[in-house]
Amino acid sequence: MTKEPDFDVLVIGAGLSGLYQAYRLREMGYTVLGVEGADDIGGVWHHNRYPGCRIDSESEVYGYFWNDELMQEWNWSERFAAQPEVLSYIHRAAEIMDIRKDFIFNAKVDKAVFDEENNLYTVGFQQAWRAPVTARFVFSALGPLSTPQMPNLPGINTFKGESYHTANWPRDPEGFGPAKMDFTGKRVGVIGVGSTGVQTIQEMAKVADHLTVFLRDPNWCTPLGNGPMTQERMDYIKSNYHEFTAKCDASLAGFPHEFIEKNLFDVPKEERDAKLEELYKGPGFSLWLGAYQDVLADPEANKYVSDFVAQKIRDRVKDPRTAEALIPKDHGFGTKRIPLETKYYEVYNQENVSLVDLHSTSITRVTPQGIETPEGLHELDVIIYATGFDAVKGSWNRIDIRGVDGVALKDEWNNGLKTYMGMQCPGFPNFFMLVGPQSGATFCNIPRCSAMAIDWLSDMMIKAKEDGVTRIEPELEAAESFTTYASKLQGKLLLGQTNSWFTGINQNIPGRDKREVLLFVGGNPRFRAYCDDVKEHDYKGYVMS
Ligand code: N01
Repeated sequence: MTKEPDFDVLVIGAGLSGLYQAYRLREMGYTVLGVEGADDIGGVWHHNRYPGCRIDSESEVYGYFWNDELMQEWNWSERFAAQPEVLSYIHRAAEIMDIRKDFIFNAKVDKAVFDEENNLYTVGFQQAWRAPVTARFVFSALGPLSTPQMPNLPGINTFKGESYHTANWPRDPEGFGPAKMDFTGKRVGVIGVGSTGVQTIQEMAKVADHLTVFLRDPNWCTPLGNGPMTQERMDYIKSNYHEFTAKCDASLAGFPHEFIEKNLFDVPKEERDAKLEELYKGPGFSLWLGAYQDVLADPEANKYVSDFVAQKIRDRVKDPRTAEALIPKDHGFGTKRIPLETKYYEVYNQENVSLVDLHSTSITRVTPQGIETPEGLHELDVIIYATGFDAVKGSWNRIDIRGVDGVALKDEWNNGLKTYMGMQCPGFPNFFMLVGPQSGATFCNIPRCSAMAIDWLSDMMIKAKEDGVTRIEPELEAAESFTTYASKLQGKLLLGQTNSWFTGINQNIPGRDKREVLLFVGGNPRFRAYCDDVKEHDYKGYVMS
């Protein structure tokens, strides 16, 4: 006798993607249970409430475009919205979808085991008081950057002051933002200078008595170009959303920037320098994703832009030694994620800010009083760890996911990641990933690109419902072929030859020292074309029964 599951679908995660996926499935008549480890919705926007946290996408392209009511009602207050506003937007979206009622909270999944006889998963929770739940299909919307990673520093737990990881920032119990905290008069240390560290440092430098930045590999940062959003512009946006979405859909990573269809050295020097100046001053990722088409692929063109940005850093940082420490030497411009900044480099001209260059010294340990280097102790009242995440695979690896014959997903991935369009892995029927490894949505403006993946999967689930399908699984050859394609595309870009979370490198996690194909960097249009082709050919590469 076959066992019927408790639910047709279990959606894990109440972030932007999980909420929308749960809504789509519920609306098409599936019985859905959403489960969220935290006590509320919002995913990364719920947890990352560190000072200065804001989006690096233009506000108008960060949204649920499918929901006309929301897009017409919502007014962004800044060109690049801050975290509390983004979280409040998600709350409003959830209200419109009436989706909160379909979720349970404080339900952190730690196990999902496939039952082959009955084609369902049994899902267990960290909370001992929660009974396991069964579901035919599991949609995991865990987030590629949602497992915070602390550094491996001796004595880290001995520190007597306050310490925080940016992705677990204390919350305002009443509102959408951070808890009210006062850093005035305090000596603050920040470790990490990725997108998060840069945003945090800019804010801490305004309030801390003294700020010490512990810098290992600097990044190429460019100006954000933030400012208030005028009502006039908001009105224009509302009447022309299609213009913005079309631009995003045509671009590499879902942002409103397109590469110039010329190679850098084919353009006269005066003209190209003027263009780089213009792009440097432009909003958001103008210089990263809107410069000459060969900058991210050709080492010489890339060096030209790197030299251009290096000069900007020298112009902005008064002390030449500090400026040199802030210029990346290990990677070229745009081969790692570009942090966007607002007066970040000027922070290092302030009397109350000092830089510890971890290329000329090292952290020996954290002590009860601060951070120690061979030169002495940096006494601190607060340590902020802006040290990033166990990126992309991390949130899936934390769950014991078992497929056919009890094989663990983690073990499969240790033998080499293989996915079909980043949505499923062979041997794990009925288990779907949203914004996971090798998904086109992960190297992208996530709300825009994850909606595309969710809509695609939803179409497949409509068909599954019509056909009475109880098992969906990609063929091994299809996954191998897609992964080879993703690997070849990554090989064409310089970022594929650079160590960063894009390529799976993390110095804080043992064994994560070999580059892998974690992302689909071929771009949004290519990814969409691949998915459309699969669908048009009756979901080729899938076995549905
Ligand atoms: O994390 P990261 P992040 N000693 O991994 C340093 C997204 N995001 O949270 O490079 C000293 O980029 C590490 O140094 P190194 C965005 O996609 C989006 O900043 O390993 N330093 C690095 O400087 C982004 O890419 C937004 O040498 C140590 C830093 O910690 C992604 O999240 C805002 C160290 C980690 O940088 C991740 O960004 C913010 C050690 N032991 C983030 N260990 C928005 O747009 C680590 N580091 C909304």
